[in-house]
Amino acid sequence: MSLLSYLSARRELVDKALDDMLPRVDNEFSLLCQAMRYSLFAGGKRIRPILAMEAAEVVGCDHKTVLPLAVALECIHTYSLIHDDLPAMDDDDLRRGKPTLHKVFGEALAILAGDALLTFAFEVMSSPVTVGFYRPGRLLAVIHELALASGAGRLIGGQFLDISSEGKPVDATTVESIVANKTAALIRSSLTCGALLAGGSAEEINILGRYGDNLGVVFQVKDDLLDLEGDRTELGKAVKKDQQRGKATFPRLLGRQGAREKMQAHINIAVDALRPLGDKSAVLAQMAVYIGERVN
Ligand code: GRG
Repeated sequence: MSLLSYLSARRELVDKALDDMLPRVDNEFSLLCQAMRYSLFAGGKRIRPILAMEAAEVVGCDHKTVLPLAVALECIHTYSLIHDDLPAMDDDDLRRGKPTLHKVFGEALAILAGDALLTFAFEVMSSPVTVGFYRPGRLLAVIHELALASGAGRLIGGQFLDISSEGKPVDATTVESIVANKTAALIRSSLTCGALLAGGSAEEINILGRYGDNLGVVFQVKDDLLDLEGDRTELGKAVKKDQQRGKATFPRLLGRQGAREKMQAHINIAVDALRPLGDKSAVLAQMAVYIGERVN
């Protein structure tokens, strides 16, 4: 099976799990649930859930074992996109090929739907069904890691740095920190949490963490290059925004060619990091290359 068909099958599985687990209510909260579902089912690539499932496979478990984690990761990621698109932040009208949530449901509901998705991630991970399924120590460690990855020290902190460095002279330390926290932290945690929940060893978790740190940089540099060179329709979001807003990015710091070289260097480090895991990490190695070549 080609990597693209493989990813597409995994995406379908994640979509079904999201649909099954997300609240579907016919009461006074139904508009809020519709807003949560609008963004979740607008067509994301499901990279973070797929990485978590792949990490579980690498440590010898069936990928379906970590579906609650896959759902939680996509909810956290989607919340961050909804809030990132708000007028107070990046002020975007298009996301995943559709009008952004606040354009359709209004700003207040977009804030609440984002909040509800973030909270729902922790509801799923701590629900009695989930708790009954995993070893308590591992599950608690995963919940803690998800809280750290989403919190002020990583995702939210990275977003804070991103916003506060807009329009200022760019420096390497700031760009490295933005990328590590805003983008790479959740990618790393998708892998380490997937492996941890599936019973992986400390060594396997370390290897996957190192791969995730580097994959996160590849992901962000590609995102920045797509902003400069990509197509609005293919990307499903606005392009050339980073320059307009004076964002601190690697292409701004290093030039396009320098950024491409940096991305390639991180693809190589990511793939090399996987070597001790052998053939079972082949899909992850292919994903690093794919993420550097993606068009959306
Ligand atoms: C608001 C707390 C908060 C954080 C926002 C996610 C984010 C941080 C900002 C979005 C802008 C951006 C370019 C982020 C870095 C890369 C990234 C997360 C891109 C979007 O992820 P994809 O490509 O999106 O996996 P899909 O739609 O496929 O899920």
